Amino acid sequence: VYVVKHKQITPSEKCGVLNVTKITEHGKKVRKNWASTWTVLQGSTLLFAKGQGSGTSWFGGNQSKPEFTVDLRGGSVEWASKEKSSKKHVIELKTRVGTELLIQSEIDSVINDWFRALSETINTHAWE
Ligand code: I3S
Repeated sequence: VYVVKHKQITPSEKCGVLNVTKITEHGKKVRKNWASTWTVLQGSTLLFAKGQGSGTSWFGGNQSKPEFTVDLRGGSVEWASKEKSSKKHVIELKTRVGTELLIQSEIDSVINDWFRALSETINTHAWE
């Protein structure tokens, strides 16, 4: 008799459109600039590609480079406090190199999934 234990599998690939802004870069505060951003989680890397409306898909098209990449190893995620943003469902992501991002979606389930995926990724790769 096989007993299949149901284990939570960490999604190593995930993508979707989220509202994203940087708030700190290399430890320095930068001006918020919320943008609807195509976001891809790939292993321990989070990739962002702006540019809706260009008509070219990020994967298939000529825009081969993501706009911005974040190494999640050694980073942290938490739900952002009200002081950080007036929006609801905001994740605050801090990286090891002192970049802070806010990530938001109006849709509860979407942002909860991302929160889980990001925390699991950070935990999984904590000792690398
Ligand atoms: O943290 P802040 O400064 O209240 O953030 C708001 C501003 O960045 C505002 O832009 P301008 O100050 O450049 O006009 C944005 O439009 C708002 O969305 C920012 O606040 P929220 O609470 O939405 O993160």
